[in-house]
Amino acid sequence: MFESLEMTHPDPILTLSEHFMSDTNPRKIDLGIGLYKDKNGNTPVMESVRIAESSIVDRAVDKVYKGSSGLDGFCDVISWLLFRARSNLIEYGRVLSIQTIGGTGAIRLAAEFLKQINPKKGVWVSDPTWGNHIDIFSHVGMQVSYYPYQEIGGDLNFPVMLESIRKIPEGDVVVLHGCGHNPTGFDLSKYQWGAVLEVVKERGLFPVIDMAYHGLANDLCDDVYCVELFSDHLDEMLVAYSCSKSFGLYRDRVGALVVLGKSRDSCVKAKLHLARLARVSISSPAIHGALIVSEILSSPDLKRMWVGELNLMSIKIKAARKVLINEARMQGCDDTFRNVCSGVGLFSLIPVGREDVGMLREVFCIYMLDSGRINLSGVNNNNVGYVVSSIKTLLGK
Ligand code: PLP
Ligand code: TYF
Repeated sequence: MFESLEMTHPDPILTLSEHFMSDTNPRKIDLGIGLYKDKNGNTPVMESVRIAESSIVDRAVDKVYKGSSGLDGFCDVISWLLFRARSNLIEYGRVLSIQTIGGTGAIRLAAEFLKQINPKKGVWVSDPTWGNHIDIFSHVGMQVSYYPYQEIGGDLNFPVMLESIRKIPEGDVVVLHGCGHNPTGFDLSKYQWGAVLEVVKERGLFPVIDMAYHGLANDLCDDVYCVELFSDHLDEMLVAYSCSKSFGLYRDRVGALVVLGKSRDSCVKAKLHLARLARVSISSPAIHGALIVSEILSSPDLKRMWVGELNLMSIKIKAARKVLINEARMQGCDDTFRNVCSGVGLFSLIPVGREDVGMLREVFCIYMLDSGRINLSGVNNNNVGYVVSSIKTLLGK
């Protein structure tokens, strides 16, 4: 039976990461997979996570099953983390969360849920976007289309983006990156979010906000601006929340799908349907990482510590952007790194072709995605000169 299968390919980002790990050249530099890296190129366990984890391990009395919607305490702290400044919505019962297998699981659950509610709806994602958006929504049978986001090699093309969203068929789903847009690093300004909201209302679009980098674009408050704005003016939306980057819990697979509904009753109904969908795919989510997050967010001291660590990561990513731009200026090729200046969060796209990316990997042992996406936290004082001079040599600039 398997002989008849067509060939398929593994995830390109995870594959690149494996190649990097098996590269024995000591000069190798990983600007590929989206992990926060410290100045030594490591992704250490956050101190707040270490403390919370050892405390929950010590206190564990059993490992019995939890329900399909996960840990109630975790669901509550995530709702509060996102909607702290809109606590009335939580009190009215208009916000409910369900625990998922990372942000990916949240997007998958959202896709299945939306497809089930209305099998005819299409979904619109930014061009470019995180590749898995396209794969997940296609996988559940939704028609995926694109709204332009970044001009090739250039800036965020907001007027064109807005005009394109205005043409989306009424009632379709629109996926928006909450903060730290992957892969461009271009986020919308408050004014631009307001303009998108107007179009979303006008066309009756259904927003799914993907929040995978909370706290890493600017800070915890700033980064939820669009969630707060949309919840002030819309009856319904979904937020796919990932704890992978913000808590450094990548492989523990912690996330949540947060529902904003019209009323307490409709939210309860939505959560029951989501739990049913979770039941037929995963039965119930993994609890360990969710216990860590709820321990941190419900202890004032641990929370303060976590916020401090997260802010430091965000500051260091901004500093890495500056280091890269300054070096590029010094080497006279700042135009190549123009996007790095105006971006936020972990990523930027640099204008290199697929072949250049291959050469950078083969000849210089610098790893980045074929699209030219670089992870800024992989750049540091020790390697920036080499990164810039290699790219400059390759592009002949
Ligand atoms: N959404 C975006 C935009 C991402 O970049 C990622 C990956 O990090 C995810 C969702 C999924 O994250 P997770 O690892 O929590 O599944
Ligand atoms: O874009 C990235 O690098 C992150 C990491 O299947 C990632 O989102 C990549 C692929 C994947 C899961 C996570």
